[in-house]
Amino acid sequence: MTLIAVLAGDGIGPEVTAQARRVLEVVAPDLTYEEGLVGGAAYRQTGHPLPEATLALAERADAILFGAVGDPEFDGLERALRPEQAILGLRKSLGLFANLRPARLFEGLEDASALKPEIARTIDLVIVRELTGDVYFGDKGRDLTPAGLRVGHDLMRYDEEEVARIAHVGFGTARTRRGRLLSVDKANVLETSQLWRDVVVEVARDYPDVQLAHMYVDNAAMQLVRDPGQFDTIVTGNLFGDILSDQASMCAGSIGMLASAALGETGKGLYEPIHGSAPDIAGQGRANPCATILSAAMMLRHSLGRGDDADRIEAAVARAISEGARTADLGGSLSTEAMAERVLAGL
Ligand code: GGG
Repeated sequence: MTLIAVLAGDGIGPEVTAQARRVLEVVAPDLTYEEGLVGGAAYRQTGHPLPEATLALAERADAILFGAVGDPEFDGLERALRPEQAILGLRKSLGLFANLRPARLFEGLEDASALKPEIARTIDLVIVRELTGDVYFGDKGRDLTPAGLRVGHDLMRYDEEEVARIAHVGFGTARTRRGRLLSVDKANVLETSQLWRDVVVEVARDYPDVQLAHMYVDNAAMQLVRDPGQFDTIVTGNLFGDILSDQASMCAGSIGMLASAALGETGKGLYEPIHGSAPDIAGQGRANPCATILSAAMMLRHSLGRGDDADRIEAAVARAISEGARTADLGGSLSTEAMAERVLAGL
């Protein structure tokens, strides 16, 4: 039995995971599903965003299909209890340190991209984002200065092993693509980035077939909108990767189109759209399910060894888009369900 933990979460999470599951049920009818509470939905029922039962389910499962977490109702809660802590806790507990975030323009989506069509057409990259370090997990706190001013701090921290293991994923990913790896950092200012760059250069010796370059994150942000076609595989830290992938999504048409895979040392992975819970459109049936459907495809490929099934789903999404299927984020009016039906029709 292959068990998929479905953690739908908050806002549009349940709407988009339900549609991804419909697609999976057609392509891979043998999978078994078990749902778990996560995020604000879990806090509401159990008093914690990542209940023990959910963690146990995620540990038992072969893969996790995740929706989104985040709910403005809990904005005032202490950080440890906020919905977003659930996804950070899952990544850390399951050792999912490598986040693959592919961004490419599906044919026909030029009009939805923030870029000029001829530039938008060139985007085809993968961001390999480190996922269990950096300011997200460094020492955090609140303090007062001697003068009584309030202070907040989040420590940016990486050790060399953390950098080396994500660098290996970056080089390995580049090898399966066009053989070019760009390491993005801020080594002119940050000590963590200087260590990052040193370690990436050391790891590069194991990959003489991959062409390595470095770029400061501010320049990378600018180049991403100026000339995204120059990028193949980008490896970067948690914070920079989070920001750059949202930016890349608008170059590729919409944040509703970008899937992701969080991977570790074992085959288990967590698969989620890069978008959040979008509370402004939650419950309206307007969210784009494609990012979650494409995440399900990544799950089939990376955790379940079913690359052919993944290819089928990706081709069906591409077909639906090229035939003009559009949710509101892409300038159309299809509902979440209707968009999934267009994908199903293309299978
Ligand atoms: N599906 C992605 C999601 O729910 N994002 C909410 C969030 O807080 N993410 C933090 C992160 O990706 O680091």
